[in-house]
Amino acid sequence: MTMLGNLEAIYCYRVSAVFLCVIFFGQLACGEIDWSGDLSPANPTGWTTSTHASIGQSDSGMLEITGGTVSTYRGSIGYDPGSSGQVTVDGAGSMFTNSSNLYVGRGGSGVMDIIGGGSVDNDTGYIGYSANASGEVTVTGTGSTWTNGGSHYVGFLGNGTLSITDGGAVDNGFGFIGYALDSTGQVTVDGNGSTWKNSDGLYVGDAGDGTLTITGGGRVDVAGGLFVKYGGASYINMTGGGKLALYGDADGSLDEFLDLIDGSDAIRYWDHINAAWADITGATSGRDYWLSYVSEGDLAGYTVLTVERALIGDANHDGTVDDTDAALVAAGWQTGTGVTWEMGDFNCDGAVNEIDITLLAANWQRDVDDTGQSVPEPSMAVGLMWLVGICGWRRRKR
Ligand SMILES: [Ca+2]
Ligand SMILES: [Ca+2]
Repeated sequence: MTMLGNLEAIYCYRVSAVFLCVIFFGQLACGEIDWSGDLSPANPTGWTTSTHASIGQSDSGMLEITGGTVSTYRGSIGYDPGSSGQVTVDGAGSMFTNSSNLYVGRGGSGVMDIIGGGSVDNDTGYIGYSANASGEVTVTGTGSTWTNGGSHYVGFLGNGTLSITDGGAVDNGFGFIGYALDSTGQVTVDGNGSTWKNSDGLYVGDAGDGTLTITGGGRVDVAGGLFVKYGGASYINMTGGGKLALYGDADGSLDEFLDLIDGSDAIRYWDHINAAWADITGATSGRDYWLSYVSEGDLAGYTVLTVERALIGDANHDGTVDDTDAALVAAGWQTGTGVTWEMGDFNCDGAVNEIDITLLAANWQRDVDDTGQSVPEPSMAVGLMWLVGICGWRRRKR
């Protein structure tokens, strides 16, 4: 069989698996569809776009796709109460496609791992569908994708957990974390290139409770409205360069950005002074977070909130202290209202002066390390801690 002119496929069968080998741009790559336990219908290589399929129908079942495509009309991972199902989609070219909905934990418990460039698509996606059902999904690695053409529920009536890490990507129309009463949902977006795109809107806690954690450069985009439930148990937690992108031009102030959010505005940042999550309205602009409006590219028209402990001296937030920052300090040499971190006020005293030059010099040509933090030289540490303390004191006074 010939596909795309230079792509050959050889199929070979064994008892419970299909091997698929393809010559792809001269490289021989072998994939496999493996399964065991309680699947319905029993052989997934015979499933089609009209199959109502279960991995773990009433007992436990496993499906592993490491090459090729498994298709269904509707997929359920852990169908009946007490059942458990596990699906792994591993590697570029490995696909699990569902022309209707996909349930991870429909009545029982379900686990789905999308790794190494694998992809899953469906219409509506559910993690933890029924009351007492639970589901866990991990989407990790560049090229690993989960595409929901419709809505996406992390905790519909049950409990749902979604982890998007190391460049994984999830797309949907509306996203819901903790949809129905007594449901719970947790979503983590961690690592540069990790994205969760909500093209219609996002509910962090709807009738249930939801937590969204954005860390390590991960990004969550919301094109429609963002709603965060009132009542204390639903939060967006952000640190380590986590980014929240909302559609609209609102980079003038944090208040302006929060006005784009419906509900409690319960965004928290990691407060390094008190070592605890704290409401972002108590954070210091420039040092703890910054806002930027994007006018071109795939985020054109969005305002991005980045939450990160800035490297002292890095006025333009590009992760290094250099001539550009020195020029900003020189241009911003002044005292008065409206003096900001981006003008060079690194100790938050409302003035750009010799103290800020000293702070800039202490971190000259230093980059942020792997954890996103700069460790001061021992000789500077006491002085920097004292100045950071002043920032914290000034903030609490206001
Ligand atoms: Ca800089
Ligand atoms: Ca200053």
